[in-house]
Amino acid sequence: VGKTPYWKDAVFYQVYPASFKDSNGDGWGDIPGLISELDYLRDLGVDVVWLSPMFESPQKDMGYDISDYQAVYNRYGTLDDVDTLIASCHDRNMKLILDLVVNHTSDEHPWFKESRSSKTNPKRDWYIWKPPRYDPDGNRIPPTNWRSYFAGPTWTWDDHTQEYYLHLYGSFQPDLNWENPSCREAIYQETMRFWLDRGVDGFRIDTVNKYSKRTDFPDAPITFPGQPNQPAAEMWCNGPRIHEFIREMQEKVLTPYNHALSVGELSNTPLPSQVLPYVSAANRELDMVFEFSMIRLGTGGAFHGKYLYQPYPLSELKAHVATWQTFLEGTDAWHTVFCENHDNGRAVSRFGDTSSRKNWERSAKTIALWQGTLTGTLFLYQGQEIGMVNMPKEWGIEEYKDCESIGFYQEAVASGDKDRIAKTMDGLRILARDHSRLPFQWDGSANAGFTGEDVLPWMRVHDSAFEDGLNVETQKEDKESVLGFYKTVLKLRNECDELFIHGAFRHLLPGDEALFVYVKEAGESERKALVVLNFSAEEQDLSSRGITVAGALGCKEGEEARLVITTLREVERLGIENPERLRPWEGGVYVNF
Ligand code: TEU
Repeated sequence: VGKTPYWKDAVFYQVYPASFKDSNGDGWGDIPGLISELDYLRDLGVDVVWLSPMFESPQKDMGYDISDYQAVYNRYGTLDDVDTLIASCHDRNMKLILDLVVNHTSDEHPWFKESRSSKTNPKRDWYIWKPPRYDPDGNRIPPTNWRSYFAGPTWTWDDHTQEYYLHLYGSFQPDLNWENPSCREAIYQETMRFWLDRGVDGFRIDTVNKYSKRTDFPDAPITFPGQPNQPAAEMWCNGPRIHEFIREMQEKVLTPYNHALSVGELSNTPLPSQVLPYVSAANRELDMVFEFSMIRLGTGGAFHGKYLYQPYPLSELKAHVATWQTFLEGTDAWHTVFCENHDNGRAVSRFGDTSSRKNWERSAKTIALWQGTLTGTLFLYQGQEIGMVNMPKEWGIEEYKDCESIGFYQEAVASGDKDRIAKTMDGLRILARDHSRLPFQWDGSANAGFTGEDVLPWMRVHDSAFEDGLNVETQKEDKESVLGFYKTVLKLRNECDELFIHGAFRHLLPGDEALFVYVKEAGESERKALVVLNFSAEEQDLSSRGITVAGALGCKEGEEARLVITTLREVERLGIENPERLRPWEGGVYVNF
């Protein structure tokens, strides 16, 4: 409510249920555990909780493989628990959105079981089945040469009906056929309205741009000569009917539920011109999307293999941010701000500095200030607010549980190439999806307060919870901790919403490889903010780069620039005479008064 829809100004917080808080001592987080920490989230400044999949699932892809959309996975709780969660959020004036995973189901979903039972089953066409091809030697080969996201082909042979089925992800995740109208209606009714009727406020929509595939099924161009499977995202991303499907979903389901919230996951779609149709208000498709150019930095992408790490300069990160900050100008669209989720390494380990305790704390706060001063809806991922870090480098492959990590590692091993194995492991240490899935660090006890001390958690607890006091309990009482700083940033963001949530972004020093500097300007008012972030472990000087704080703010006669927030602790601030000189990983915001 207010001058804009609530979700523009809201702070969202993603909860990964397996790893947040275990209430019953089985080593898996659960919904009652989440409910018990809602006050913690409210106190942090969270308005909307996004809960990753808690539905019935064989858990081969951590719940992104759903076998019953209307049941709750028993380790996470019951339907009653979800009802209590909805009510408990609403009691606190918070909202709850669920993850909508409808590009594919689990192969154990009854729909797929029926579909695979015979070629004449009424649900045969709810999934994508194709006859085989044969190579010149008469060997059976898949209908196309497409490579799946988790390594290997996108097609799996079904012996029983002698056809292949399509799966963009694991073979246990068959793709639904959105071309089939009764399949679409079942999705709307059984996966969406069911939960909206129970009171959820909307959805984060998984893989939202992949429902309309090319229906002529051509081979993808050869990127890896000699390999059977080739990257083929253009065969299924932003396909011919995608906007029609999403508009239908909005019109038939979301709009009738008081415009239930929608935030779509939009991978492989890096151009503003491709993104705009999804989020232009006039198009009535989605409220907002996650665009991935920034969060994919460092991944080898289609051409090197995701986990062969490719270093990149800071200017590239800044350019991605600038693109999406300015994308909004002159449009009726809206955007998201985020730097973590359950599919990526921890931000402080990727964009910050974990080489010392001091740099860890400073860079985690600088990341907080960066995110908190950008225009768009802010999404935080659990643990980001205490600066949780990637797994220790010494941990071996046996600590990695994600099907994607294991798929890529096994592929490297199968190649027999020692160098590739080592490089894949190096890449996993930075980029693996596992890092963000480690148990949440509540306190310094044996299992970090995530679960009972004598329980074996589903993933190993990070040593930093006990060794370095990287946990909520230690940070809670300290206003200048990472956690305390996040709270301060979120307050400032709300107080100066016209600058930080809605302001125009002007990039200074775009080519600089150490400093990230920008001005935020509010529409009608004369108020401006200068954000200076030192993304390096060395001291950096603004004035030698031709910038003065007052100048950048355009201070008029009688106006002065005031520092309104800094990442430095009070003791570190003492004796600083020159605001134009930044300490390692220091960040600050100046406003004209
Ligand atoms: O991710 C889909 C997606 O866009 C992929 O790029 C994903 O980031 C993955 O890491 C590919 O390398 C969603 C979920 O966020 C992810 O956890 C699931 O595994 C995936 O869908 C399949 O449901």
